[in-house]
Amino acid sequence: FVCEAKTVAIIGCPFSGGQSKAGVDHGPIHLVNAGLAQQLSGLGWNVKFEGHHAFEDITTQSDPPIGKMKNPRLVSRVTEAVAKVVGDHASQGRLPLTLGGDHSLAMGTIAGTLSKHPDACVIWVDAHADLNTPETTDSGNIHGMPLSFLMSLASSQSLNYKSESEPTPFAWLDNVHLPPSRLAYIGLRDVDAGEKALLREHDIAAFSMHEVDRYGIGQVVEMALDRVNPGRERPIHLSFDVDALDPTVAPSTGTPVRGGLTFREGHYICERLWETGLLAAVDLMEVNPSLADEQSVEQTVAVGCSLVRAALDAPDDHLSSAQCLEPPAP
Ligand code: B3U
Ligand code: MN
Ligand code: MN
Repeated sequence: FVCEAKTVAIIGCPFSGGQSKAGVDHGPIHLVNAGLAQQLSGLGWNVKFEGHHAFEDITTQSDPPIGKMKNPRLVSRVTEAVAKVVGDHASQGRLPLTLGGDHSLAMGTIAGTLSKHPDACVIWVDAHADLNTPETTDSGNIHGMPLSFLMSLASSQSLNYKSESEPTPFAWLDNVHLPPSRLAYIGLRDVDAGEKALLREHDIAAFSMHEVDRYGIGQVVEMALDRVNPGRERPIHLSFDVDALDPTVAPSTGTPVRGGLTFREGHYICERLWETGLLAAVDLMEVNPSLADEQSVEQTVAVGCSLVRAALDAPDDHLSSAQCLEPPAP
């Protein structure tokens, strides 16, 4: 695989149903209003943005929890729609850039990527593992669960839910399968006990902040790629939760955890993945402009745009490190 897209499709997803804090649905609007589309045109991309995605409205009354899972019908329907949009853009040769919204949206984005690139791998940059199942979750928030469904560690059948009048939530994901060997995490530092057991049981590549301190971000990204993409030929889906960054760098997010990635470490991951020439899709999630003061919001939105620019440098321009090392002409 080589990324040959000249067009980036911005998919704005003003959605907050995977967690309980209002405001994260305004993340994509702020990112676009900050000029993200123009910034990407400036890098040489054709930018396709046709307004933010309009999601159907399902009230919590008609969407009671199933077990501990909150808003299951809404999240299922929204992520199914996102999967179609992402898959369509990918089939048209565009690079899908999804702006969240909460991280449950990645059920849709990654399913969409897999529909076009069944051999894709995922680099998940996050303070959290988002690997809970409907059984292991404490919060019931689906933004803490997308990867368990994508890797078939949870499924619609495991919900033990039957209704005459409606499809079982997440039944649409039953045929989607990301092998656990094709997921690598970077930036973890707040992982639940049940998630740790799953990480171990399925031998998932997890580079926490401890490994970032120990080996440095340069080594960590290579180690992550060696695990999920040893031949450097698989398409890469980058799913970046802005809370992977330290709260001093990206304060406006729902569940900040101190001790996170620096500004440069976050950007390095994006730059390096772009440099591989294998990047097939990008998510930027969990920017919540209603949390923190105005200056923090502006800072977080600016960092979000900056991460995206780092991940989507000029089309056709996959600068290799070797080129940087070449001595200047005499
Ligand atoms: N692991 C916890 C907390 C959490 C996950 N993702 C975020 N927070 N942003 C949970 O709710 O599953
Ligand atoms: Mn997340
Ligand atoms: Mn997170």
